[in-house]
Amino acid sequence: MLDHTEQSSGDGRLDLGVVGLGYVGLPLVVEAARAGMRVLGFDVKEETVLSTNRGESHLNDLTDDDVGDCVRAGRLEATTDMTRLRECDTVSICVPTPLSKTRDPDISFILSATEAVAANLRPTQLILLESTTYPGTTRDVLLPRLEKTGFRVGKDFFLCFSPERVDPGNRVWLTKNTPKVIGGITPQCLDRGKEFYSRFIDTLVPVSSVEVGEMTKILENTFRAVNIGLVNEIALISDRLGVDVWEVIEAAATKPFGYMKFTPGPGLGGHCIPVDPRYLAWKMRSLNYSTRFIDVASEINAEMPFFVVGKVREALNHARKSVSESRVLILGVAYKSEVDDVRESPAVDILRLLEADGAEVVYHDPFVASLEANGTVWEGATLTDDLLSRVDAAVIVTDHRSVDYEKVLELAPIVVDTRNATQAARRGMLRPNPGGWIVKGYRSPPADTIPTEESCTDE
Ligand code: SAJ
Repeated sequence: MLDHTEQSSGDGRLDLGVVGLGYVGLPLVVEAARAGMRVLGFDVKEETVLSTNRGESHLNDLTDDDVGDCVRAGRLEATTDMTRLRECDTVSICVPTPLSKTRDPDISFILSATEAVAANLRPTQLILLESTTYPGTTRDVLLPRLEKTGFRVGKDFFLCFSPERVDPGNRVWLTKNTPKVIGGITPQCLDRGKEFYSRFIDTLVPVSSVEVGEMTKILENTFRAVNIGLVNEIALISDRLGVDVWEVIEAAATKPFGYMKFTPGPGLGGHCIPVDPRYLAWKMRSLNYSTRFIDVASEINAEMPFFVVGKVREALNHARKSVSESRVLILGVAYKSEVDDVRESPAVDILRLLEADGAEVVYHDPFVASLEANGTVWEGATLTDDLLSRVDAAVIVTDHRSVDYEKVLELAPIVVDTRNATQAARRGMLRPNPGGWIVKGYRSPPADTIPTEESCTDE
């Protein structure tokens, strides 16, 4: 329970309430509690609340002690009771902003959090939105709902937008040392926001409006999605030319200026990079503007799972096996290495496409014991020599470090590597890499050596 003996910044009130104890909210409450604040975490998931109050972390990026130390010091408690928001001097909203089934923004979590904050709003409270969203959300969605209480922004309460910049799995850049952009509805709002964050975040980046803050975050993630789309297209082109895209990327990355390395992959996963740019695309469609870079990158990134399955089909076919009579092992289903999150993971698309082709699909992921997608639950398999020897093909979709890729290359008859995870293991091989993603088994010759209609008539 929170220690009420110490004087808080208000009359017995709490310094901070955080709505949403996920990969953004939980590290935030821990940093604030470590800085001496008394923090109340809010979540709709009873299990998250219970585990937090038990001093446990449900995230890979935080240990149980990270959470437990704050709980035992009486500085951190969790609850599902949203009426307790009124106890908090500052409230930070860190809820998910996913896409709906029609791939449009789903701000329902922001809306329900805002309604709860409005229902418990009290004078002098500072409200912060940290969830990634389209420019205009803070001013057009949150502000009117909060002012419906009769309170005035910048006078009775204060409202800012400050984008989260959590990189799951990153052990270097954490909540405390990652520069924090912040914009306020009014100058007074910005001042309150800067005063709050300066208590536990090293570097603040104040900007002139909440829209600048919202757009900054969208730019950061659109930058990644578009550059990943570019490098994925380079992979598709290199495959047709029979050029080793990994070697090309390593060579380009030696340029000490004017270049930033991105790597191709099986598609774009996670709750941010594939999602956030579509928030902007959706907003701009309502203003009759077509976000061409975002749309093209989304198309190319979405094509990658089909490309990967095409490689599996190609290799099996050359081994005179049909996909429908094959057993395929997917190595890694999380959306990126060293995380357990499968949201928007391309592995789910690849799994579903292979199953649709009639393959028997098994997966192994040290971070993901079971996988539920669209009503189907797949149980992860233990990675053994026997399993590797008894599949017809292995597809490396997520390159977790704990997997023995030498063993994969040795025992699986066909290996499709979408992350260049076998690079070190192949270094000693006669033909280290035929240049394609089929690193063991068959690889078709480059497109320009396959006779075309014209070349046949030329003869
Ligand atoms: N990916 C590639 N090639 C690359 C980089 C990533 O295919 O060169 C893929 C990954 O495998 C993954 C997806 O893109 O499937 C997204 O990976 P990511 O690391 O770019 O994105 P997230 O969602 O894990 O975290 C990102 C943060 N990442 C980095 O800054 C490196 C950051 O952009 C945001 O703070 C965070 O999203 C967020 O919450 O917006």
